[in-house]
This record gives sequence, structure tokens and C-alpha cells, in this order.
Amino acid sequence: MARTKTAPEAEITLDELKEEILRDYALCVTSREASLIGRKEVLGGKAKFGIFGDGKELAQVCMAKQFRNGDWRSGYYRDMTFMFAIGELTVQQWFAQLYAHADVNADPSSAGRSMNGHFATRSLDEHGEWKDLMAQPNSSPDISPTAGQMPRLLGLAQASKVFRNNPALQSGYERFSDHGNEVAFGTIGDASTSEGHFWETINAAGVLQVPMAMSVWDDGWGISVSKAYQTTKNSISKALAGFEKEENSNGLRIYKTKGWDYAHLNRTYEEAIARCREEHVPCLIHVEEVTQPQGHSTSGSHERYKSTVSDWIRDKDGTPLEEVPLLEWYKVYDCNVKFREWIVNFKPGGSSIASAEELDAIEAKAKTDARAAQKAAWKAFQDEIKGERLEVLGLLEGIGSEAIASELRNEQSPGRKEVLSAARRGLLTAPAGVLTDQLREWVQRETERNHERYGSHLYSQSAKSCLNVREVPVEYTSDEQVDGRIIIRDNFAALFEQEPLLLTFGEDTGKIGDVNQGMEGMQGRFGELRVSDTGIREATILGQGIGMALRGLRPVAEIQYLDYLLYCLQGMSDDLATVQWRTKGGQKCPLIIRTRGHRLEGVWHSGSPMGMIINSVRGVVVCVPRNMQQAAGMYNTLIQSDDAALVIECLNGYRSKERLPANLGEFTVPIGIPEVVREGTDLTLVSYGSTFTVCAKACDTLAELGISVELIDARTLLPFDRTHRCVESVRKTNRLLVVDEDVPGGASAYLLREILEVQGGYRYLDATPSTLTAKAHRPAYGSDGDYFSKPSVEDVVEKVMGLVKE
Ligand SMILES: Cc1ncc(C[n+]2csc(CCOP(=O)(O)OP(=O)(O)O)c2C)c(N)n1
Repeated sequence: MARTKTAPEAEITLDELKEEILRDYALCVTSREASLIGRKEVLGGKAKFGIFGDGKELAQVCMAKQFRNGDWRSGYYRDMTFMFAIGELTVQQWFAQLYAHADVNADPSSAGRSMNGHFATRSLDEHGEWKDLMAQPNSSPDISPTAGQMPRLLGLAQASKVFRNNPALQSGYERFSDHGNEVAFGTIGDASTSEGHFWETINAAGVLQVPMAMSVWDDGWGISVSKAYQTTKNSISKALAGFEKEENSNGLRIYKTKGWDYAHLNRTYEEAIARCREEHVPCLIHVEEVTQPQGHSTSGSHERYKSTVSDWIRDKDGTPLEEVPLLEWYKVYDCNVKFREWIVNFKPGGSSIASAEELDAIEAKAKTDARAAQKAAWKAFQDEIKGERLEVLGLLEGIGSEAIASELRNEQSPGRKEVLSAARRGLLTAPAGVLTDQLREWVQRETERNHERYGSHLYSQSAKSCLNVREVPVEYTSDEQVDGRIIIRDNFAALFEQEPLLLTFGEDTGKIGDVNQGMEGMQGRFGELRVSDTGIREATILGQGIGMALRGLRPVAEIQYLDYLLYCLQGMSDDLATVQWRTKGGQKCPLIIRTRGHRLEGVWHSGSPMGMIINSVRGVVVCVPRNMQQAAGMYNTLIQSDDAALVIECLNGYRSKERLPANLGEFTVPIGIPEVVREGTDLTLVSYGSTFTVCAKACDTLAELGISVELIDARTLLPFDRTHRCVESVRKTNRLLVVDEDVPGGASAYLLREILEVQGGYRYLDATPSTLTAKAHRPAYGSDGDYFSKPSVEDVVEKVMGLVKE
């Protein structure tokens, strides 16, 4: 589909105007046809679920006119027309995603991994290297949680501010930014503005003054729940009035327009986006009177809850004329219907730009085009599977599995599941022979292919994967001992010198250099743009990091305490952890999250919920250094890599004395390689983080008691022990204890499974494989509270003695 024109910068001729309007109309009606056919495809059983952009076409076409190469979108599932309009999605590709066609050429957004309506562009080439993002329109990858697109939108917009204002980024970064002239376009449904993420983002954008253009498609409903239950004063623009920018204040510009009013939509977007782009003042465009002709999605029908509701037909001044049932109102205010009326009545220079017949012809063509695109998408999807089915049928018949073969033959439109399931069932009872061997090989080959189709790219697969970073040993030229925080600070200073794209931000990170002074003096040295304070808003601190990393910057987002990571765990889990996977390597997000945790004092300053974290962020590297030298080495590794990572510094380590490395900013700690810190023969003890120090002390006591413990620091939990160093130790000691300060069955259970099951450690055990953890309750306050809540030296000593005696 042809891309719509961007905003006319010069006067255009009447012919050009006519052409543009009719192209817009064609786009609107073609998109509508796709939605109508899409619903039928789902209800007819050819796709699982459908959610469409019908009723929202016109506003999206008008928004798209202001979207330039280099701009970014962070939106939601209604935006199909916008994606068509910016030329980053064809109708056939849209249908391919509806069918879950697991091929990146068919569905470039997600290679069949996301349900329909989840859009993304491709920022990376096939090697995982950045493409020229300024030569293409960009869309960050959509996720389903309502308002989940908001935090990253803030970061996408903030990147423009950083590129515009950081003198070191004015040349050499042309593929990421043109002096910060890029706008980040957000879209959201009116009901989703009820989410905290929306408010947090709007507030932060108002404070930060970044080029963020937020459109609200207001159809008045969130599935079956109307605006009356969602939004104060029934209007998001009214509710946001206090955020409005005044003459000498920060804040947002707020615009109101109607989803069916082509001329007004165009004027509004033209003004709003131009000012947003130029002045870096965020704006909110409240698009009202939007309809939803087919209801929310293919799950259920809206007649159930809308048939008792009515709305007013009004004259052009807004005076109510007639109250009609809502579903009738939808027909009158349908944006495509209204657009058609407008075209017929629009007479620049006294003559119409199109007759009713011309518009009929456009509509007829839209029907044909959409149907052809659907058929082509279905055929491409089915052809691959049909080929696979034929191969399996031949083999099944050859080995005499006639019943399974005929079941597969009779499947109307089989998926890969049916084909592979038939092959595997056939193998269960297959006689030995050449064809059975072929079938087994076929299953094996397809299983590998399907892993590639559905499971690749959880972590970086590029040359910059953190697993490929060269190990550089730490060097010392003196015995100078310093507070741990100095190592962090001076190491970051070295990294900031090396990498102009690096920046950090968080609560108290800027002026005071974080609450533990790990960034002391850094703001003075590197400027407020690179070392900055944020509001208390973890979800959008994370979002700043995600958005900026998607645009090529190297953000380090600081979350003040591990306990408060929960506020942004949703984004870490749903968004950050899945970026590479859900785009099948189309985008990457090399964000480093820096936080501090484990034991200190107080219920909410000493948690170590590592099981919760590692089980929710597969796709993110999780580092649990035992001291600041290790932490610094991990940062040095991660900054060279394009994986997303979380580093948890030890809260009680900033004032502990450590030797000052000589090669700060250079030495690296390998990811996924534990360290045997103390060799021993009686028991293997695996630990990490702050508990590691407790274990080290316990080992001294145990040595005095004649027990020799091999003490291993896991160092990273995701990934864990890639070289199976732990089982090597267990093979020697025949006893295994995992110690941490998570709840019982938390991360310790994960580590036990890794060593016993994945590494096969169960074979070498002479005693119960054990864990020692914190209690199930939260850590109580004070030193006594800590002693009775978390594993102590005595706990470790007694546990080890018990195992050795067993
Ligand atoms: C966090 C979360 N809660 C609930 C849902 C289920 N859900 C999907 S769409 C939707 C309604 C959204 O309404 P609105 O934001 O107005 O967008 P619309 O679909 O009307 O365009 C809900 C509740 C979800 N996807 N995510």
C-alpha cells in the first residue's frame, strides 16, 4: 500500500490535494475491509483471536502524515491503519500475523509470535547490528498489557532530548538521530488511561519536557466498561487540565479533536506535532467521538452491553438534535462514512474533488485488494505446512500408521502442531526400519526448526552477546584499600569517559550521586544530561531506559532499592525481557538496570526476592555480585554487550573495604561463569550476593572444625554456570548445599535444579542435596531481626556439619 504523504511543507496543487485525499480515503476503506474480513477469518476458525482498528482509521491516517523517518511509535493493538499509512505494514503482512505465520518475512513485526495487532518495525540487520534508524519510520514492539506502552514512550521521547542537547552526540550518531528532531508518538485507548502507567508517564513527560505526542483514541469503552467508570469527569483531557502548560511553566499542550473530522484532525496534528518536534514540549491529543463498529475483539459481541445505551446526534455546534441507540450512532459517526460525506461536499475552487461513483470505485477496489491480500497471506501460511504434511503423510503410510495418517489427512487446515503431533504419535508404535528412521530424523529436524521459529532470540544472538565479551582479569598495582563505593564510582567514571552514549538516572542519582555515593561527583563531571535525578517513579525510570536503549543510547537506569524493583517488574517482565524474543531479533534493548539489595535493616530495605525476579525476567541477564569489584567488572562486560541486564549490588558493601583495581573500566567479569573462591573436599557450597560473605565466614569456622568446604560464587543467576563448574565440584565433594537469603524454594530451588537436574549432579551425591535460605516471612527490623530472619554464620556452620555427618 502506498505511503501517505507527510505534511505538506510547501503549498500543494489542487490535483495533489485531491490525490492525497483520495489516497487517504482508499487507505481508510482498505483498512476497514481488512478488519471486516479479519473478524470473519477468526469466527470461521482460521485464526485464534482478532482485534481490529475499525472506527479508528481516519485519525490514524491524519496522525501518520506528521510521522517522519526517524520518528518512533509506542502504541497498541488498534493502530493497523497507522502502520499501513507509514508504509511499514502491508495488508498481507497484517493477515499473516492474524494467522500466526511463523516467518519474519511474512510477519515482520513478530514472526508469528505475537497475536494480531502487535506491531513493530525492524531496527536490526540479520547480524543484530543497528540499521539506519533515521532512514525508516520506527515502531517499538507492542505488548498486550494496557498502558504497558507508556513507560517506554517516555524514553523514546527523551532520547531526542539527549541527542539534541549532548554536544558529544552531535556527529557520528546520524543513524540514531538528527539533532533530536524526532517525535515519539504514543497511542492508547481511553479506558487504558485509568492505568497508573499512563499518569506516571504523563507527569514525567510534563516534567522532563520531551517530544512525546500522546493520542488517546476515545471510543468511550474499555471492553464492556464505559467511561463513566473509567475517567474522572468522563474526559481525559478535562481530567488532565492541571497538567496543561502555561506561559512560564512546564507541562503538556492539550488538544481536542474528533475521530471523524478529517479537516480538523489534520489541522490539529499538523500544529501539535510541529510544535512538539520543534520545542520539545509534550502534547496530548484527545480524539473523541471514535467508534468501534465491530466491538472490542472477536471474544464476545458488544451488543450484549451496548444495546441499552444511547448517544446524541449533534449539529456542527454541538447542540443535541436526536438521541439514538449507540450502535446506530456508530453508523452515523463512522469515520469512514463521515470522511466520504466530507469528500463529496468538499469543493475547493467550486468543484468537487470526487463523485460518488469515484468513491464507490475506491471502495470496490479496497474490497478486492483486502480480499486478495488475505488470500495471499493464507496461501503462503498454508503452503509451508501443506508441504510438511505431505512429507509426514508419506512416512506415516510407509510405516503402516494408517489411522494417524488418515486423521492428519482429514484435518481441514492443519497447523504445525497437528503435523508434528501425528509424526510423534506415529513414532511411538513404529516398527524398526528405514522409514521409521527417516520419520525420527524428520521430527528431530523439525523440532530444531520449531525451536528457531518459536524460541530463538531470548537473549542476544549477535556478536555482541554478553557471552562473547573477552575476559580481562582485574589488575592491582598497590594494596590500597578503599570503600566499595569508590570502586563503583571510579569505574563508572572510566566508562563515562569511554562511551559518549552512556548515561544514568534515578532517584537521587544526580545531585548527591545516589544514596550510597556510588556516583559521587559524576553529575558535576559529566553534566546533568548524563547523570540525572528523576522523580520517584520506578515504572517510568525503567521506561526511560527501555525507550532510550531502543534508540541506540546506553542507559543505566537506577532503581534505588531492590525492594522497589517490584514497581517496575511488570515492565521488566512484559517489555524489556521480551524485546528481542517478541521481534525475533528485530529490535534490541541493551539497558542496564542498576540496583542494590539483600540484607541491610528494615522490612523493605533488605529483601532478596531473587526467585521472583529470575522467574519473571527470562531474557534479561541477572548479575548478583558479591562485592563492588565484581560488580564493576560486570558493568564493564555489559557495556560491551547488547543484552539487557540487571545488576544487584550488595547494599552492605559500599563501606566495606576492598582493594582498588588498577584497570578500572577495563577488567571484565564473565557472564554465566561461577567462581570457585575457596577449594575444599567435604562439601560444595554455592551462594551469591551478600550471603556469600556470610558463607565465607562460616567456611573459616568450619575449617577450624576440620571441615573443608568448596565455596562457589554463582556470580550470575541468568545465565547460571554455563560450563557446569558446580557439578565438577560436587563430583569431588559428593555433598551440595545452596545458601541464599530468598524465601525457601526461591532462587535456591532454581540453583538446585540447575546443578542436580541440568548438570546431572544427583549422580554424585552421598547426602541430601540441600538449601539454606531466609525464612518465609519478611526480614524483621534490626540486627536481631536480621539474625532470626536470614541465614547466619551459625546457621551455615550447623547445616554443613549436619550434612557432613549424614
Ligand atoms: C493490564 C491489562 N488489564 C486488562 C487487560 C484486558 N483488556 C484488553 S483491552 C481492554 C480494554 C481497553 O480499552 P481501551 O483502552 O479503551 O482501548 P480500546 O480497546 O477501547 O481501543 C482490557 C481491559 C489487558 N490487556 N491488560
